[in-house]
Amino acid sequence: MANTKLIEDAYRNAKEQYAELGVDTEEALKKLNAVEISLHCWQADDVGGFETPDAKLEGGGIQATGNYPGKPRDLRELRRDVEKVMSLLPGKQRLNLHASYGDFNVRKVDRNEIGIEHYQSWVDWATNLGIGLDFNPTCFSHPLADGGFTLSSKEPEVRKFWIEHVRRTRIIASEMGKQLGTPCVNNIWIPDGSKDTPVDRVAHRAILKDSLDEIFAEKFPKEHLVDSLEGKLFGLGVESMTVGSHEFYLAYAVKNNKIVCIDTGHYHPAEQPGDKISAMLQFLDGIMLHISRGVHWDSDHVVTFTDDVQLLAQEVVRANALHRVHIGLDYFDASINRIGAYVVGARAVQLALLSALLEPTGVLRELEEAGKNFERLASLELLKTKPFGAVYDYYCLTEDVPVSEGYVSEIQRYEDETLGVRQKTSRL
Ligand code: RNT
Ligand code: ZN
Repeated sequence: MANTKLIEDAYRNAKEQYAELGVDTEEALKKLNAVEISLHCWQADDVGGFETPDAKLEGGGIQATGNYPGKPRDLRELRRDVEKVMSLLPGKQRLNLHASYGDFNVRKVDRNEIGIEHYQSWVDWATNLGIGLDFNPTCFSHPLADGGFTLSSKEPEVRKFWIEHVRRTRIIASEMGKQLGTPCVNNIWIPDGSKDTPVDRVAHRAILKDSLDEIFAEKFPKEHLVDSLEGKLFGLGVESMTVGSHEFYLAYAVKNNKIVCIDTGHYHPAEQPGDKISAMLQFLDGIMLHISRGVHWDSDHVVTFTDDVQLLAQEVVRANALHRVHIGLDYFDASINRIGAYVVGARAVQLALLSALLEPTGVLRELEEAGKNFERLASLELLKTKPFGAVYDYYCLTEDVPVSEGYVSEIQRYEDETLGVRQKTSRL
């Protein structure tokens, strides 16, 4: 049990310390509470999806590693897991759904046949929980993606298939946004690319442009659907060229009034994704974030409270852009408790946002403008050890979710009571 008095005392103390810096902790918590992190459904089952009973991630430049027990075996179990995750997080979250997680029952529905009927049970689930949904076409783990190209394929039939799939996801996403009363971000990522140095880059990019033009010809209200485009530097098996690169999508988005998804694992390791926020927001209405942790490369490790994540949060907050940035997670670690993976990552992002919201940015800006760069540096260093953890603990307390290490034992209990049982029954 959390020691309420200890947490409240620590908070009171923290509140005073921040007040001395001219920062209002209550105001910061109010802003944090308004942020809805979009939880990626695919951490729950290693990007398997439920199109076939034995669905698993295959091909497509992404790979989940690990074989930790307790994976959900159907949508009911996956929903239960996500609800568990949400019960361990303060604030309200959304769910970011991949098309491969439709409610397909027994009949096999191919990707070019999906309709809102296959996702209505998700919308009903979200309605019951009072949360929003985001959506993604699934252009990988499919025989027609095996050639390495989908929307940019030179084979007319392949390209047509994927255009139809993505076209349908926009209709579905728009319907989700309409029913749930909150815009649904439909994020397009394709695995298209080439392992070895290609010659005809230009043709594939021209085809991708045409495919997107065709897909986006249909218009939907902004209050229902937000189109997002996710680029990438490279992926497994597409090391030499990725058709949908960052430049490609950024240029497309600027010209066509779309938003761009920054997946923090998709850039050169020396690039700082946080630095891109203030640049892109000059020209785009919004940004989608796929917060990930790449270890040496796009490895999709669980997000932790790193410098990168802190810079990202600081830059969104400093740009006063929380309402323009859709914050989502994107990682899939199958080697540890999957619910724990969600909670650690989501809490790390909340902590980064909170610490950014507790920054006396005005004071720092004044130092910068006065050329007092030593003082700016010292202030930034000192802020790193201010008691934002005490403020976060208090936030958890007021939200009635486990405080601090309290969530670890909750997850262990869930593992013993629920996840462990799944393992036993699936071995039978
Ligand atoms: C892959 C992209 C993409 C996927 C999801 C599952 O590199 O990051 O966002 O992770 O679509
Ligand atoms: Zn991503």
